[in-house]
Amino acid sequence: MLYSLICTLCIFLPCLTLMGEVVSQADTYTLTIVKPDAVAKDHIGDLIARFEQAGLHVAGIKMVQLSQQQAEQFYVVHKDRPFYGDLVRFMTSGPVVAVTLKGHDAVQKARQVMGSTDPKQALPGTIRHDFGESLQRNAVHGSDAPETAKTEVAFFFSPSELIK
Ligand code: RTP
Ligand code: MG
Repeated sequence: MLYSLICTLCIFLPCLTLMGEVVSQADTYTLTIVKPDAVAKDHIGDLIARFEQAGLHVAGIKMVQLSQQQAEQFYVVHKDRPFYGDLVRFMTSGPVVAVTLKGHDAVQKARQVMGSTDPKQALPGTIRHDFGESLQRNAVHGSDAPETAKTEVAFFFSPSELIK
């Protein structure tokens, strides 16, 4: 009796654990942008390495010079904020690198790696603390929620440009 119980547990527990892993670690996507300040300072590789070191994978990457219309559309959520015009000017001031990242809890994980919007408030070891110049020139963009991530990834990448 005891022997068969142990055998049953030995068979089913690893299966349950494996199922849990598969369910809880399903990959999600997020969009990050290496902003013009970080591109100009040759920090593209440094920034992407930070995400990779946190367990995220590059699923798509491209360098882009945003037009004014594209930057206005991308940041349309901020169109009534006082910094909108400056933000659009900054984001069109030079090339950016758009990167789709893939991994478990990608949006949240990428935001942790980035740190707070204002580099002065960001924790040491985060991208914005280590590479950001100011509240505006803060090195990196990251999607703020899974729904936003879907729209932002589609803004830069067609499905065929992403590694599944
Ligand atoms: P992001 O969208 O770029 O990932 O940044 P975030 O979510 O941390 O911050 P958000 O509130 O969405 O702001 C978007 C970007 O606008 C610039 N900003 N300037 N008061 C200001 O001058 C100001 N506040 C925000 C920053 O470049 C910020 O990342
Ligand atoms: Mg934002």
